[in-house]
Amino acid sequence: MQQNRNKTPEDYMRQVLDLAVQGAGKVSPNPMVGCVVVKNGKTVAAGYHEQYGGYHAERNALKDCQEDLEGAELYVNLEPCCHYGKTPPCTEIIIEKKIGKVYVGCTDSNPRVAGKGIQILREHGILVETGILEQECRDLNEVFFHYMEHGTPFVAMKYAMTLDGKIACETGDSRWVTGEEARTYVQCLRNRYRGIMAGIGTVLSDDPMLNCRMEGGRNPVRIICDSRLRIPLDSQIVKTSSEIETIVAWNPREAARWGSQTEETVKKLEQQGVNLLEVPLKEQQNQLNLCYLLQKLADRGIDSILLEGGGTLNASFLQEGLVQRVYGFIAPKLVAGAQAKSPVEGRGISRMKDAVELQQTEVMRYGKDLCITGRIGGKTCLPEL
Ligand code: AOF
Ligand code: ZN
Repeated sequence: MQQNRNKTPEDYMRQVLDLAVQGAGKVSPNPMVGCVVVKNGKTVAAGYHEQYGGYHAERNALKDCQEDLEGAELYVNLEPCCHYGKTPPCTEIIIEKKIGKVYVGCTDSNPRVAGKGIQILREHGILVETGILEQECRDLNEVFFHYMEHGTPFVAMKYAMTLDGKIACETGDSRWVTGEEARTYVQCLRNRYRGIMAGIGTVLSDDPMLNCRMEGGRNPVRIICDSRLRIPLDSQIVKTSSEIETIVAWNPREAARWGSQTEETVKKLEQQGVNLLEVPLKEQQNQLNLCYLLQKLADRGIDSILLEGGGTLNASFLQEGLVQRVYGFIAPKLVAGAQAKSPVEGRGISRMKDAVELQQTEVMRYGKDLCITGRIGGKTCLPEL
């Protein structure tokens, strides 16, 4: 294979990250992992975690390699596992192949591994160096680490607004705020995140599909917050719910209070293939308890959610500290109108100094539009169960 003179561990780790990201949309809730093996300055094997439940990156790189790997160097963005899960431990094959040194991007937060993988390798006389491009390695798998460490889905709030901060005209018309390139990127996000969430207001006003139209992409699970169970049987979401997994989160007491014919509606929705999820209300309020909802979604293996609002649901998530990332698309156009909706509504804060500030921000350009993304630190939801 290729000769790579004068490459640093960081250079190899960048290659590893490029391989790992090829698993995006296919491996969740497991991490994206890549692996490169180098001997005498030559790359002799490479692989990545391709499918959920399939071989891990290290085994994919090593299993068919015919070369003598004794003393070779192995680069991997996540600490090799040491447990029997869906596949045998990666530490075993690394030891078997007599790898001499392992370069690790970051340690694993999975309690079944968490440092033990590295320890086992060292006990077998393999040198291990950790922390190669550590931040980049953690960032790539921000969803995995959040889900593993907190047990709740990683939530990314996504919205598109005009330069004057509106997500629609006063009339409600919103097709389209951003251009084609930005909308194509949103399809990639829908492929990456396991769930997509919207409030009933968005369903009633836009009748969206909330699917993934990227070639070779996978549809996220659609989750609609609809406490009073108002979702129309002839909405696009309900009509396609036998093909695309759909969860409607509702509250029977709240629905009854508004006089909905719930029993009949429940039956009809279930017949169409909708999964109904009963969620208690927040104390003293008529809104769904979002912490409870996130916990239930996590239990179903949903590790990440792209939150596509509208403004009321976005505000509730933000106020409760449940958002980890924001993707704000900005179209350089103005629509004006005091009543035109904005991306985050609710009550807001009183002082600018208390504004929620994004960290590690990046600015991207899609055609004429911009996208600002960044992380939100702070608290995460403590289960109230
Ligand atoms: C992966 N792919 O390349 C690596 C992983 O469910 P299992 O048995 O496949 O095990 C998943 C755990 O294995 C995961 O949580 C992580 O701790 C570890 N490493 N997982 O899916 C990989 N290297
Ligand atoms: Zn493994």
